[in-house]
Amino acid sequence: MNLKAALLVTLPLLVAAAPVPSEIPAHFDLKTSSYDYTRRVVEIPMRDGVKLHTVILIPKRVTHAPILLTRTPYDADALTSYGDPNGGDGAASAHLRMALDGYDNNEDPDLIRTYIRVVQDVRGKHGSEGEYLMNRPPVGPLNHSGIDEPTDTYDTIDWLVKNIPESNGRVGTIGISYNGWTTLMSLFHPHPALKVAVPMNPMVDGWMGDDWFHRGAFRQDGTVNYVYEQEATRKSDLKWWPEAYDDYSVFLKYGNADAIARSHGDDQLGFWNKLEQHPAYDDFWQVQAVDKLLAKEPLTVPVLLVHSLWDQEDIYGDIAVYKAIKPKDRNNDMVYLAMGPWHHGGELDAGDHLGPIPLGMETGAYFRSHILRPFLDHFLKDDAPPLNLAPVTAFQTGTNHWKRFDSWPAGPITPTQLHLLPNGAASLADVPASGTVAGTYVSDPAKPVPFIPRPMHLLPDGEADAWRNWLSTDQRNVATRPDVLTFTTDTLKKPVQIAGEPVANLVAATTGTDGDFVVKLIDVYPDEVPQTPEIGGYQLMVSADILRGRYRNSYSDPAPIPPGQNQTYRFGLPTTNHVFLPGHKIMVQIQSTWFPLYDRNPQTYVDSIFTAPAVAYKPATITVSTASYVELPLVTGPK
Ligand code: PG9
Repeated sequence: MNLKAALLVTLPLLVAAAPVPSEIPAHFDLKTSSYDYTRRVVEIPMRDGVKLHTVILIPKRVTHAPILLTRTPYDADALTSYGDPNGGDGAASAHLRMALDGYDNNEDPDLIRTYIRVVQDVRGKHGSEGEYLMNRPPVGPLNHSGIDEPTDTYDTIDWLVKNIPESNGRVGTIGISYNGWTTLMSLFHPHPALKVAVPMNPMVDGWMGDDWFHRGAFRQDGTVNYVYEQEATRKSDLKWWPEAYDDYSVFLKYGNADAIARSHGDDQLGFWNKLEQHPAYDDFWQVQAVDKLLAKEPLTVPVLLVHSLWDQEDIYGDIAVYKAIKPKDRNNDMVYLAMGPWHHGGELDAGDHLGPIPLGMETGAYFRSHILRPFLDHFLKDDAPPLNLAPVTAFQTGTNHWKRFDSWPAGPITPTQLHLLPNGAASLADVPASGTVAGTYVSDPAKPVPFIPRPMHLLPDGEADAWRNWLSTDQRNVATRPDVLTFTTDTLKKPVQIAGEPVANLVAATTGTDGDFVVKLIDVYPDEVPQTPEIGGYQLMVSADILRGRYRNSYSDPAPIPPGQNQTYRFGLPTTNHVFLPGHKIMVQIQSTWFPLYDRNPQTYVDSIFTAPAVAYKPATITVSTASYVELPLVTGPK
């Protein structure tokens, strides 16, 4: 989630930095070697007089083109330049390519010439005036100013359609991650010229399962540095400093998240203090959860939600928004969902691999030319070509095919329990004797389970690939640790197809008074995979998440765990669309640390884990009962 990692969802810069003549050419056309775009930079006034820095790229020949608007905290100038003026890595090219280069490396010249691209700095960042607030809450209980991202979007669109003579008066909002969140914000009290919104991997609920926490477990590695870089300076030009090569040892040295944040001055930043003040799912989080807010809004603008099934940052938001707004889509022609085998933002990459696993096609290119482009063209272009797009287009991993559905999850689904049994067994058929022990482990906070192999060098701008691909990392790297329980089925004789959200139902006792529970649903590849030997025996997580035990009964009212007593930890895992093939096995892994991505639970109940003292961190013995299972959304009807 650090800035560079967030921006590095792109392919590398394809051309060298262009010189900067007086009329700035925004695009150097590789095919014709001529400049095809003009660039206008304007400071657009908002209703309170604050001016927002806005870059407009206009294909030279267009006279009546739709506008694609992205609002961002990530530097509109850099994102619209070949050659990052900040000396960066060319991340800008993705944004240019998305609208100007035909989504796919200049392969689609028609699209290149038919959209006006606008990128704007949100207030308080980079070239824009005003004060920056992280994920500024919409006007309401947390914001009495009368100004929010929806009003800024409205004012911007109003200015654009009145002041760009080359526009056809139709606007789409589009963006990834934070820019996906600003895209969702455009849907509140939308301007009449807003005709579509394409939120890609948006952050939606920072507590429940996107950037900051997952069901109460705090995502410290990525957040301490991100908050610092976003909030310390307007231009994000002060970077977090990592102190040592291996993040694991750095976070372990500091002990708790408050200590490492304080050591870099995060405690002087507004948003950091909010994180520390709101560890539970209180009103602060509930009133700004975008899915809950959108559920109360009328649905007037067509939306294409773009979801990455291996999104290491915002795996929760898209599906939550889909659930919130789909019921309003009475004719099934307003809310579209596209899901692919991607990391965060991977839909702009080739998408031909999931980690080392080949997918047999360029899924990113497919998305851009068969889903995104037809959707935009249909709703934004003057000639409005007919739309041949299913309400849901989802890539099915395992079989590696695109599927078209009317809704998600596509039924019929039979929730089916995958039981966790003694001796490391798992079974869809055998019902265990009640009350026996399936397995036991000691979770020692002094030796937490690394979430990726060490050394891990993510801070501040380190191994982007390791971060991007961590959800598809081979889980063999931890499977043999004594503090990781594994439960595995026999080798499958028939395919097992799942679609939707598995549910973890863990019944366990701990000797501690608090504790975290990580449940990972894994596809174990056959030992030998002839065409791709390097993935023989691979353990691929297809859905995994964490629950902080104190929130097992209520997300808003934490409570200590009674030691030695079985408790039920039941929580939904991220949506998946996967087939476990014959010859594979299904595995479940259970552990109590995922470090340092998630801060360590001291395993002794304290008021705030952010400031837990060293003495609170104690080993705990966890005993998992055979009453535990993972409920699989088994597809039992037509495939
Ligand atoms: N996932 C990043 C983010 C979104 C919203 C808030 C904070 C961080 C991002 O990549 O933009």
